[in-house]
Amino acid sequence: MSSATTLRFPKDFFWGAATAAHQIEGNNVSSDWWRREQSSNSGLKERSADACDSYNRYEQDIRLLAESGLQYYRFSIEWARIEPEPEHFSTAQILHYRDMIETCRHYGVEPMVTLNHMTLPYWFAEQGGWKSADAVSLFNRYVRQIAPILYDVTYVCTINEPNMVAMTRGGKEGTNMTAGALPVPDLEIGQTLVEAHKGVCRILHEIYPSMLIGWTVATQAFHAMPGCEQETEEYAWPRENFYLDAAKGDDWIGVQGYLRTFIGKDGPQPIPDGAERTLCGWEYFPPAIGIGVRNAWDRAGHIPVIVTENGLATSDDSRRIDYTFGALQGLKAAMDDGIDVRGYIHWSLLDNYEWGSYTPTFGLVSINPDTFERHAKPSLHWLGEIAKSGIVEEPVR
Ligand code: IFM
Repeated sequence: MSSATTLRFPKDFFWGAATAAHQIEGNNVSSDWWRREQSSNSGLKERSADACDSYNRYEQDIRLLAESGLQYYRFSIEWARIEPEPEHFSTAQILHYRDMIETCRHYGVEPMVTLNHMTLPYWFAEQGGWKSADAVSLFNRYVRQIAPILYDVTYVCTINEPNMVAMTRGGKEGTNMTAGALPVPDLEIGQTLVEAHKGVCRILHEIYPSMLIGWTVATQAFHAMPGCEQETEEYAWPRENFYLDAAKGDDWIGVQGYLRTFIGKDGPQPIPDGAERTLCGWEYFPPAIGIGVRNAWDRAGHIPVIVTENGLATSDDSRRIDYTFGALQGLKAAMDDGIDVRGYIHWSLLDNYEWGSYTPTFGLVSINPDTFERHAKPSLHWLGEIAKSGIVEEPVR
């Protein structure tokens, strides 16, 4: 009879959950995604609409997270709200995000702030977005405006999943955020994103030398089919490794892993027949995060690693717990091999707008779409207890 596994994480290892503004706030009307959602040929199943109404209910979200035992809340500031028209910076919106930081502090939660999570102000997207000649200076200008409210924030993420941004070309292409489903990445955008990221690191470090700044990369555990190692290396570089290499010298690297992708002679291969699939249609593959962490550690020059996203789109919450346990096993094994991983942030705190649809539910908390009432799922309690003790017991049923 095999005995159940127990994982013990270090005392100072931190635990949290993540969201992103457009996916939870609702009515992000000055953004490129909002405009896209309104178009009759958007190709999207649903509009974001009110989302989780977290723009108004963030206090409840943060309280739920804190009460569970989780210690970190990763959320994003919405550039489209801060600068809805070029050079019109909204003090009220800047103060709104300051309130979020203070609400975290009130509940004893450490805020991890993302400065850009996928969406762009519509006016910026219209002038070419990350392809426009002054993209770097416009992004840096936005960050200078919000810098004053970040004075007590330790962890800042500049740009979320720059590799996905280069593949989705700023949100104009598909909604299935996997390398295999998206066009060849635009490395001109990739290079601009690196410059924007490094510019923000310089700006914020000048003001706050001890702030810890990084960016968060989607890792897709590329697996070579037999004899396809070279093809896999070539496939992975513009889609993942370019962005991990660019993180060298940063304070930390964020790893976001959910799935794996097999690469053959002619590129990504279909998910194996009979494999369990998530509500996103992805393969259920818990080891993804451990693989992503190992690759990030090697490529980014052994800077500290944080898991900034990992989770499962499922309607069966017990499967979410199973998946997360499997993911934590892979993560702990990587740490036991000497990789410096500082924390684990689950995606997502809330069931939210998964870029075109509300069907793939990633949340530790569900939302009643008619009343916006929040209901903690057992997985929130499960992860919160882990956060308190650092001990992860294998789920037994
Ligand atoms: O919902 C997304 C998030 O915005 C970025 N990382 C992947 C998540 C799940 O697809």
